[in-house]
Amino acid sequence: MDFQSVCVLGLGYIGLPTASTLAMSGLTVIGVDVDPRVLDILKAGQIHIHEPGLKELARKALDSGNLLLSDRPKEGDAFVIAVPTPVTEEHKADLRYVKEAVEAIVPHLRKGNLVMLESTCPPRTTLDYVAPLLESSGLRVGRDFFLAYTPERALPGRILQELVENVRVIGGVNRASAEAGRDLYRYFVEGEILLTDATTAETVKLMENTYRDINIAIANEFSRLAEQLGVDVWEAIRLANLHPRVDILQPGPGVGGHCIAVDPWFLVEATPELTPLIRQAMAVNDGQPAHSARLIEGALGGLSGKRIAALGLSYKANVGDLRLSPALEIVTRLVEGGAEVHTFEPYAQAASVDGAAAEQSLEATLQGAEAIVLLVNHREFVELDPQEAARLIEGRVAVDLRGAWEAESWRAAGFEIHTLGVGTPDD
Ligand code: SAJ
Repeated sequence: MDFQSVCVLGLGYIGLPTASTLAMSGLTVIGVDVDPRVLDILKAGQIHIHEPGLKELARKALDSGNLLLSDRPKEGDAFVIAVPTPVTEEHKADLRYVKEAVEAIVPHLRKGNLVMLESTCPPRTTLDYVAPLLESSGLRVGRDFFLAYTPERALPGRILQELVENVRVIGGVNRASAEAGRDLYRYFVEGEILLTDATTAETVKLMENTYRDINIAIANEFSRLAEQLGVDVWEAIRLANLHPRVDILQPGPGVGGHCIAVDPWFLVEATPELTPLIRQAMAVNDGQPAHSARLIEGALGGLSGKRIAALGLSYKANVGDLRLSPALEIVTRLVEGGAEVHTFEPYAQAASVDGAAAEQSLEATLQGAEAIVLLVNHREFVELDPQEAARLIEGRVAVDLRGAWEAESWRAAGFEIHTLGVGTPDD
């Protein structure tokens, strides 16, 4: 199947790179977003999110004339839905944005069109939810138009490479739909494209992120028991990982972001009685921010009135995404405990937490602090010279929640260093 024009609905972390990449491969792309702010920022040559290389790519795509912006879809050969699917307070998938996007497509749907869903959804959403909504157009799915699900699997921070290079799974409501999906993604995907059915493709995505979540949970549990047993979990993991069939992930202050912290709930929602392990893993990860705050409190001998330099607010290293970031919960807990917290997030300078002071430079954050806490292992924080830190900060307490600082150099600079997952035999 050939394509000339594609509408991409949702210009976020996946939609914008996909729309820009498709436009650069020669197709006419209508990039659709319902948020006028997003469109204004793009028209001004900027982007509203932080992702390496994306601003330049989006600009190039817009300058080429192949990427057009709109607040609603238009007729085209294909529609790609890449809107968010947040999780509700009751841990259920909120399909509101998917519904709005599908309903916006219906008036423009024509015979022979392809509709691709990329938003992460509970299993069977494509078949049981999206297909009937699209059929309200009077066209029959699989016969008059094609419908397929393809999970996005690109890692934030490496989206532009992974979008192109990763293996792509495409699940159709029928074989012809999967093949139509393959023909579209072939315009830019260099990795292998594997075809399956829609529900399998949805489940594959959820299994991947759940598998990672559970593996992070076991690393976090190991870190807690290491603290109690007087073991250095980082060293223990390094040694265990020398075993040819062991690959333990890294413990940390918790799991954030809009994917791994959310997606396992979609499997729990679909099969609550069959997923006790998944729920337990999420409980372990969700407990890490409180555990981290207690570690900081212990290191400082109480929080009240203590001035703390908190480095990083985003959910992981070298990105500016704050969604569900454990660092936000930790800072909130420190503030609630009476500490005077100064935060610095170099990848999202406007980021702040109620009750904490948002600083605009590392120097201002460190000035006069009693303790320095590494919340996010951004490159510039990991490379921070402890001697330099010692010149700026008042106290000599360092807390490393990422296992990223070399304890010896911090000790040499006069600091008492506390690392998550590192117990001392006398504790
Ligand atoms: N984390 C740890 N320890 C680790 C790895 C991660 O505590 O060893 C924490 C991070 O600090 C972060 C969270 O987990 O808070 C998630 O980070 P991540 O880098 O593991 O994953 P995401 O959410 O940025 O991206 C994931 C990826 N999925 C997998 O690796 C299976 C990515 O490929 C997906 O495209 C993305 O979710 C998504 O959009 O679903």
